[in-house]
Amino acid sequence: MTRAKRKWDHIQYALTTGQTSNAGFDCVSFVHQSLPNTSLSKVHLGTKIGELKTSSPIFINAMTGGGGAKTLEINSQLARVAKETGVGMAVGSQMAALKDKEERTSYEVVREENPEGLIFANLGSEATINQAKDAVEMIQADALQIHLNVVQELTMPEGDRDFSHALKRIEKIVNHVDVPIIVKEVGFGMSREAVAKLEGVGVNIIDVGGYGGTNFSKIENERRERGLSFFDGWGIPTATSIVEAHSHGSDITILASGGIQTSMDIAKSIALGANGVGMAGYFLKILVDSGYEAVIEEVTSIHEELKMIMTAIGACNLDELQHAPLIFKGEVLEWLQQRQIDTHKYSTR
Ligand code: FMN
Repeated sequence: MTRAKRKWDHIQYALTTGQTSNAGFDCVSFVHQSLPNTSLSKVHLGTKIGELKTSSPIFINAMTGGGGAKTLEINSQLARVAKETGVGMAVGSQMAALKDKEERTSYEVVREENPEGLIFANLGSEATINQAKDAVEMIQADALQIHLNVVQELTMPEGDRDFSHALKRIEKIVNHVDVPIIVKEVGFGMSREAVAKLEGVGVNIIDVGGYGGTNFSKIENERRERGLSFFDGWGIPTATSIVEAHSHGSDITILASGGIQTSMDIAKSIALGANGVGMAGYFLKILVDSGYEAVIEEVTSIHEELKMIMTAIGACNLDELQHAPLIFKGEVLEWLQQRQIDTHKYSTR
């Protein structure tokens, strides 16, 4: 199985295994305010991801490149969406282009289409310092995502089985690559212990990549003869994972992703502590079903709706949204209580 074929399989199976929406946001509510003292025209969506400033909290999360002309076309269209709407964009793992120079164009197109945009490079935690530098240089990236995907690799028939020393390699990359490093999961979520370990080696931006959206256990199980279905329900739901990361209590920048589909999911992610929100499978489906103009329309509508939600809450900017009171119930509340994470900090602020 070539890497390019695998890339295309992932796209196909991501579309057919579907986008569940089980990321925990139904267990989180805002407290309605009848006197918000805001005006829609005064609401701004600008944010900071580490030291990077951007006009929108949304970014198109890492998906593709490295699968020939078809993935070049997808990346080119997503880059046009990013340029038109002002959202950031990550490319998929660039290891394919580091191993085969012919695949470079499917990533380079993202920078060509969007010369001024916020663009993230992407590699796995097996990457060396030189590979990390090459990936950044390939697309003049503003930051580098390093993905952690242990459960996906285990489920992948030809996947890695040795996960030793990943943290050490990440530390080296943090110390030798001169753009910000974002460490992300791919749909299984990040615990507060993982966040603490990453911060300990100098990572200051994480993307929780939580459970409840694209499910890489289901995707890889489609490619196996004997499925490992016990991994299909494995992971920390995105809403819970944001609080896990936030409860670590440091200055680390939290990005939220995994099953985010609506403006309300985004508003809740930010209120839970995220500075930015990644969306992958949801945009891919719209792109494939309806074309890139439809993705532009979707992003534009989400921006407008997010401003309305913030108006209702009384938040003129993301910082104010991050201080809005929140009520937890159900599985998210039970999880946080068992982990002894103080939910009153959110409900009484
Ligand atoms: N994440 C990576 O870090 N690198 C990848 O190469 C990558 N490839 C992906 C390919 C597809 C088709 C999809 C749908 C996702 C991929 N992801 C990859 C994971 C996403 O970036 C994201 O973490 C995950 O899909 C959860 O977000 P979602 O529920 O919005 O899709």
